[in-house]
Amino acid sequence: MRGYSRVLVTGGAGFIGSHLVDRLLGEGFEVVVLDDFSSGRMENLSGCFGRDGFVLVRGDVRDRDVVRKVVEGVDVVFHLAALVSVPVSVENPVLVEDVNVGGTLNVLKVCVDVGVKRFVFAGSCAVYGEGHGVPRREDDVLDPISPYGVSKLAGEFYCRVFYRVYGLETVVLRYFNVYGPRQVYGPYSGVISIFINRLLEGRPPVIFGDGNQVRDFVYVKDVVEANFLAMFSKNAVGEVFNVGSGRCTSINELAGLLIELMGVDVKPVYSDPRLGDIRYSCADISRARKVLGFEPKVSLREGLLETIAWFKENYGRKTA
Ligand code: UD2
Repeated sequence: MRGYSRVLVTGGAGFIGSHLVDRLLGEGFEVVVLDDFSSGRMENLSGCFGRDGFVLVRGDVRDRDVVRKVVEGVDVVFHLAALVSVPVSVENPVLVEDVNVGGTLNVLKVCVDVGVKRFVFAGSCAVYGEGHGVPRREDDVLDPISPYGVSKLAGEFYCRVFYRVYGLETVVLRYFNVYGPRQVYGPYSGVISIFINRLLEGRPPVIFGDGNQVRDFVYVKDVVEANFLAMFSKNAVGEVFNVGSGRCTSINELAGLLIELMGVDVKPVYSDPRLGDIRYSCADISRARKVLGFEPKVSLREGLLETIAWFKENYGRKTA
């Protein structure tokens, strides 16, 4: 496989990172995970312990020594470690800058020093800011509306500059609304895990605003696939790609679909719009299709069924 054997996943104990780790181990890679467990969870890695080639290191991406230790001998780095909450970034922008920008820069610099071959960055659709009713393209104006969005934008610019200046093969993936098993359920979690858990409790989903706001919900395993393609694609180097399903779903449709799939006899409740909520966020994924060969495989219905099944099994495991 292009000579890669050992990879590092920062944030590998998190929701998306742990799915990536599972797949990498399944495909025979040696996988080092760096996670400070600020939001990652040990149980996300329960299938990994004792497996050949799996190494877990507890540490912070801002810590040069620990990063140097985990990057040594690695061919590819998937950098997912970050503070991912928009509200937390509004409360504490300095901390989010420190972890998301400083941490990314630290890892990038060590990658150059050590001679890592490729660096795949977990970016975000938050770099686009408010939409105008058409799917986002990578070359759209970038106008983040939260400190979190700014931190992800800085991270992706550093990736591009590290390619231009130092020749490190960086690839940026802009994730849209990722969902699936292991997504945290708590006050800051994604709408899908919140709605499913409320319905499991027999309570109606609460829709903020009129529910006509739309999102592109992409299943976590499709996101893992995008990371694989980004690791191997020759033409992806120095580029940025939207990673979404390419389909738009309103929050009203989502609530209706979940109520139907879970067979709960409730109707959504409407509440005040959330401050700063984006109305329209959908991905144009034609560049990822063309350059990476990315094709999302899991429909919203299938992905929701898998997610519902997981929450049923793990019901009550609430973590914020
Ligand atoms: C997503 C990302 C965030 C950032 C942002 C960039 C998640 C969890 N969050 O935020 O990290 O990248 O995109 O724009 O993926 N809603 C309800 N009821 C609820 C909860 C949410 O109606 O109980 C609505 C909410 O008002 C919003 C939509 O559902 O319109 C999606 O909310 P979200 O928090 O899941 O994700 P989003 O798009 O705000």
